[in-house]
Amino acid sequence: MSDIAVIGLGAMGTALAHAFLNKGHEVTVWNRSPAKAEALAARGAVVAKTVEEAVRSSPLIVACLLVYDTVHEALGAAEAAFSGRTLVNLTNGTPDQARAMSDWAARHGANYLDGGIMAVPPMIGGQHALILYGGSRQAFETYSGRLDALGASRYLGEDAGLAPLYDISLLAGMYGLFAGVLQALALTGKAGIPAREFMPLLTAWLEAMQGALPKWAEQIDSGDHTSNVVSNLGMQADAYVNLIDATRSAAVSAELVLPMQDLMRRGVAAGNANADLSSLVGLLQRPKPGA
Ligand code: FVH
Repeated sequence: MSDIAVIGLGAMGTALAHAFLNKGHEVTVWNRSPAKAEALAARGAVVAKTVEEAVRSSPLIVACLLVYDTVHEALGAAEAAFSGRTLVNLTNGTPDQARAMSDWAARHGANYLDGGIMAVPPMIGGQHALILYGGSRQAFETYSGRLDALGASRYLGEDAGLAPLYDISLLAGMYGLFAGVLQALALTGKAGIPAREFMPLLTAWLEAMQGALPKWAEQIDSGDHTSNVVSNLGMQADAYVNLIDATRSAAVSAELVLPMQDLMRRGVAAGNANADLSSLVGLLQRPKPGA
């Protein structure tokens, strides 16, 4: 018996397996393309010939495959082996996919945790890696000691959909930031300003602007978007017109920034000109289909 079976040895699964080995755990691994297991085998990992063999090897099975369809396809071949075991699925997916996977695990007698990895492979096992978990509390309490080998573990609650919800929301913040950075570099680059000259100004500015975010959290939770407003939506919507005009006259595409202008205009039209930008969150929230 091993302590942990790792199913999937892509860039991330390989990093996970190495992190478990680094902490002295007995690890069994399986991958569709067996060659990816060679370096792990050289470090003492047991290489299973089938998914079922890997699942039967350990009480704790960690799956990290490309998408959920892959997980269903790979694990479906071994469903009878899951009874009494714990499945931790670290594959990126949606809350609904995680809940469906949790139901699948329950039908086969397994405890289930869904995880969101907030790290890239080289960060795994290091101090900046964070793994979010949702699902069986009992499974988390039993295995968090082993899972801590991967990075800081944070349990969010019994709903397996919570980990992908947090994961996707954090990624939304990241991609919003990246989109703004791409736009800024397109504008300055078109004017012949080297990116390496502009970047220090941009990073310092973004860091300073982060200071506004805790106040947004208070405004959103209280529903009061009009107290202590420093830069109101009406003023920002007017200034934003200049951002769009300057972008167009520089022959730079405005495709990344136009949706924000539309949202700001809707906010002003809804009577929120004197409110903070945080008031736009409510405009993004549509009723759920069927609600
Ligand atoms: N790498 C990253 O930066 C991010 C960080 C945050 C979390 N993501 C998610 O982690 C999942 C795995 O990502 P990955 O980086 O390991 O991805 P790949 O290196 O492309 O490895 C994919 C593995 O999936 C196996 N696989 C694909 N299709 C099948 C299939 N039909 N049947 C069985 N296995 C399959 C693939 O096997 P092989 O190609 O080596 O034979 C790899 O093991 C992912 O959800 C990220 O979003 C990573």
